[in-house]
Amino acid sequence: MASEERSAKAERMFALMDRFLKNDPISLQNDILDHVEYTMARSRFSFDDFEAYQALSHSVRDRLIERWHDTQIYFKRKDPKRIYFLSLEFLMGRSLSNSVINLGIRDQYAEALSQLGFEFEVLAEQEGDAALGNGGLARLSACQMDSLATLDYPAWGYGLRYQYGLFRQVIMDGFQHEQPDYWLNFGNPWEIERIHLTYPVKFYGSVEDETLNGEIYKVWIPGEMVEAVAYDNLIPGYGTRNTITLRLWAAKPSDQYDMESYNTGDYINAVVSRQKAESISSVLYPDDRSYQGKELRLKQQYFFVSASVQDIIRRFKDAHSNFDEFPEKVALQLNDTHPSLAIVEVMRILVDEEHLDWNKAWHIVCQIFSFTTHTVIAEGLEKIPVDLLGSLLPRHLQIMYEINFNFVEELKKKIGLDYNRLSRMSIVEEGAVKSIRSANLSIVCSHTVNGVSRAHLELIKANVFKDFYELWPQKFQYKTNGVTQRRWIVVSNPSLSSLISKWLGTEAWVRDVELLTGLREYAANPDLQLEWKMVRKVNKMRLAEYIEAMSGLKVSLDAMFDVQIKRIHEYKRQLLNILGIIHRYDCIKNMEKSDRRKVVPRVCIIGGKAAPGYEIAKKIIKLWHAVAEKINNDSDVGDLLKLVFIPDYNVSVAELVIPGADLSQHISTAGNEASGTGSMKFLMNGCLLLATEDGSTVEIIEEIGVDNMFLFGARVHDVPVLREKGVDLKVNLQFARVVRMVRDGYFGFKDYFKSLCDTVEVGKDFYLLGSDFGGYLEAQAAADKTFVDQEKWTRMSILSTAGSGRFSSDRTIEDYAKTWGIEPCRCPF
Ligand code: T68
Repeated sequence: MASEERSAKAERMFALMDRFLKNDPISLQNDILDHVEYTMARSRFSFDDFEAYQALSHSVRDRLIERWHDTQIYFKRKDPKRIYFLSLEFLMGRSLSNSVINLGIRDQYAEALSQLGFEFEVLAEQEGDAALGNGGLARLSACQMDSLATLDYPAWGYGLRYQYGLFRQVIMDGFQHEQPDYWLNFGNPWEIERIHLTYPVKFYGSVEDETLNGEIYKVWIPGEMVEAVAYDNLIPGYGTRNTITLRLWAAKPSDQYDMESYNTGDYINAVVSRQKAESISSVLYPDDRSYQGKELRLKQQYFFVSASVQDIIRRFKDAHSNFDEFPEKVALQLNDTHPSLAIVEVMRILVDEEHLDWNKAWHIVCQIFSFTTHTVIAEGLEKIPVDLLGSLLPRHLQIMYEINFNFVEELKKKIGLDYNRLSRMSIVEEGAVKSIRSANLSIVCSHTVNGVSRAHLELIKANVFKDFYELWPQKFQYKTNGVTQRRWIVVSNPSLSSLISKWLGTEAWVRDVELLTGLREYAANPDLQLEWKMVRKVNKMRLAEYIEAMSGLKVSLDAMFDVQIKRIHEYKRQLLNILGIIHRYDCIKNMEKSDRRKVVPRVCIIGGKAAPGYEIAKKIIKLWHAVAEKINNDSDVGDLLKLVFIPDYNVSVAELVIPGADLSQHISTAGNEASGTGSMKFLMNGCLLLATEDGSTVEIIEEIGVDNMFLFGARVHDVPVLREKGVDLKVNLQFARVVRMVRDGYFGFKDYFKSLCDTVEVGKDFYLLGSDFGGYLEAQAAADKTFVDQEKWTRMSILSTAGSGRFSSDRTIEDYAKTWGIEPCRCPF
């Protein structure tokens, strides 16, 4: 085609395309109906709520795509340093409401839909959750993506597109059962399949030497190859045109690779083995604290890392030819150790494929990675058996050995021949099962190691990473976690959001959350208090309706809604909560009838999933149900105490529950929760916290003051002493009594609960339920007393929201941006 002809065509195309979609109600209605007809292939005159939701989502997606294209073109033109956020888990939840709020067109859509006879809220309820993660770590990634987009950072998220997300929890007879979450069943309007954006990913095989221009290079001859296909999820910023990419990889069979088997005539087996490729991205591992060193897990890790690194290097090479510039253009963030193979993959590509000298490649690698750990305990650290690694990724094992050899040699120069310390710090663990310590690899190769709260940093400096801290103190930092106020106030609590804007006289706090401190001066203002209470009551009503619809249980709105929602773990101490409830029940039963009037009524709500193989956690769920069965049916108790279990707790359930809570519990044994982010969401919503001094709670106290929450329990430095000492059950009669009630079968299932009771026996009570029990009851009593004084409670509630600004993921991301060395790049269109 002649160049003139080409430019005429381009001009014609631009003339046709150079307009943005309009957001007035008529245009929105037309767009929605077009999608009903042309995308969903339904009649404009007959479609149900789900089809309406799908059409609506597609029309929102069109608007996201416009901004996304503009942003990507702008980034390409400006070529800033980019941050690549690698995480094996993202808990995105629903996209619709969040997208229209960030795009600033929520009200326009609501109006357009109501004219068509639909309610926005009802359609939003049609959306399922994207649950590609377990818990805190995964939801943190999602919050951070929102902040990266809002703050205009040139960022990409990379992860895996699991076909099965976190299992669905079904409760039958009080027991947890797991069911698959095939979340893609009805299609996913929020992703864009990029069928041409694929990379080959290799596994197994052998390593050979190859001579090129007199130099010897290593060549990896793979034994298996699969294709990684990109699925882009668009993340819009709030109050900006910037829309960034969360790129998730799915595994597909490789066309290039299998030809041999076809040629040998084994057609059926060749097709079947192609199917196996897809299993790599099929299922999310449902454990949130343990590492099992399984082959499929390792394959997942490498698959996602390899595709991401190839994509990153391809993007770099599009604009640059010299790898010296790589650290000026690329920063890589490792979300825990799960993506740590990225370090070795970058080394491999630079040395084996780009033919850089080892030292030069190493110098580059050391400038680009930063690493965040989310765990506090040594057992939580990932180890990869060397045998497994050597078979799956033979070249990577060689590279790890070489990195380790160089590191240990350098270390010897610094610390001498202290063999114990050398062996503790080595990347390779020589034990019964020789393994790679992913955390050591990540620390050695990263310029920064981040904890997720100040207390967490202190813990890792003193314990798990002590040796490394002493070697490189300057590497160790903390970036206290945060959550996005867009999802956790604006989307989930619109009436509180409007109230805040009204009293602050601005909506600017949605981007600049420090402005929330402005609420402090009105905390005692009776008008604000009245409106604040009204908003909270309406949210409680919504939650009560949900509880009734789900369980048939009617709860009183005058009761205190006391909530603990999070993964079920011994260290998070849901058992302490249950034992406290049994004590409360016991007190009510033993009270004079006339005294019962003085009891502050409670609705105790709990929700969370137990890892499928975690027996004790599953017993805790069953115990909750057994206790609930007894108490909820006891006519002596009535509305004074009701127990609710919220099944299948996930992000969208949290959006409903958190705004309706009066009190929330964050009661882990001190020294066990790296940060905790649930507390921050409750805080933003004006819910009072009942908490131990663990993780980020220490910093929350600094912001809102110890008098505005209910604090109890052992502190970190008390824990070892108390473990040693144990609790004297004769002294702690109350604790002994409630445990005995469970043991003796007061709630049934005597044999089944035996092992659960054993975990808190004297001498075995690792999580210190016994020694913290007295303090816990006192804190609960203080909460009761305050609840009676509604003026005081409401003031504390307002002060909680007012002090929550520091726990925004916007602040966390600003902290990270300094470490990554990146600047905002705001799309001007
Ligand atoms: C959590 N960790 C921390 N891990 O427990 C929590 N682990 O204190 C912290 O607030 C949060 O991270 C964010 O920093 C996790 O959620 C996992 O989910 C996980 C998943 C796979 C393997 C290991």
